[in-house]
Amino acid sequence: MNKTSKIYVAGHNGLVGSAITRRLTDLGFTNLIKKTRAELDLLNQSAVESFFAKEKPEYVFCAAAKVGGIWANKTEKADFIYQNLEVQNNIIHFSYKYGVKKLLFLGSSCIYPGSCPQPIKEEYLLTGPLEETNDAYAVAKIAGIKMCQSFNSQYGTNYISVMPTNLYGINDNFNLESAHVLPALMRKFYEAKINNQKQVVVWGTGTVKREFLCVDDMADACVYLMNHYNDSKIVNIGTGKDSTIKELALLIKEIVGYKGELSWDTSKPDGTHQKLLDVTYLHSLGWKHRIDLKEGLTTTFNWFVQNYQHIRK
Ligand code: GFB
Repeated sequence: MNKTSKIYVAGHNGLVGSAITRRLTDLGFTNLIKKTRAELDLLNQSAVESFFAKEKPEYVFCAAAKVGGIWANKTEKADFIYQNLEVQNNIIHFSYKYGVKKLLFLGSSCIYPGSCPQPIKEEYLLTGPLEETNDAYAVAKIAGIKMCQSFNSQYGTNYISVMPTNLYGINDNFNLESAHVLPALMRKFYEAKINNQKQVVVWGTGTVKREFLCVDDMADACVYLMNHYNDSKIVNIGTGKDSTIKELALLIKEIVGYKGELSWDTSKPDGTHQKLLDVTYLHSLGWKHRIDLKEGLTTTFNWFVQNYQHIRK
């Protein structure tokens, strides 16, 4: 990409898309195309075709997706599989038809088998059954990876796919039903603190482990790989470190400054036991994360407090 390349960031208002947009802007890229959902419905095939035919972007970051935490994934499987398949099919196909030079597709660490060896290497894809809570979302994302690889193989396109671990950061979704664990707990502890509640309810057993990457690091990795990576092989993006949900909860509690108790709602699902990404391949490509969990959480919490009235909740 050069600074005047025409770049379409699909999903520019979301957690990842907004971070990619910030990163590109900070680096001096001046020709970004952004379309809100009202301006371009990515589920609408003919609208997406008209958009690509008219705008002819050179580079596409495919960060538009229906995403959510464990509860949303478990209870809205039809929406997760349908919307994600539709959106990515439209973007990937019309990128090919209208000559996009390069596309980056965002997958997810939940594409890997539910109980695969840890840390998870890229080659474990499709070696076992998916985890039950997010299999619909995972199947859509696996289809996206295969779309990119198939277009590369049949039509010689340059579409790359990256698999982020659990992401967090500014512009996250803080809705308690649909959020991921980190923003949900940040909001719960903060509201418990300001409302003097004695207890915060945390879902599951707290024993399962997750790896968390700040979305600003993720955006940096995406821009780096768009500039330096040209291969169909998927790339894991993570920190290589994980923590239990209990450790995460205690860290957020400390950062928020909440003094009450935790209680565990074990009627809620734990999900997969562990999904720690092996980032050896990513490191060999010359990129490593910079923001550790405590620093990222502190920055996110400061943003959360300042923007509390306007956050997605
Ligand atoms: O982040 P999360 O919703 O999704 O939940 P996954 C991670 C763990 O945190 C689970 C526990 O064991 C939850 O039970 N948890 C504790 C909570 N308290 C809460 C809470 O208040 N809210 C939430 N949401 N969880 C998602 C997938 O899986 O990860 C997606 O469903 C996607 O497909 C995403 O891949 C990255 O990490 O289990």
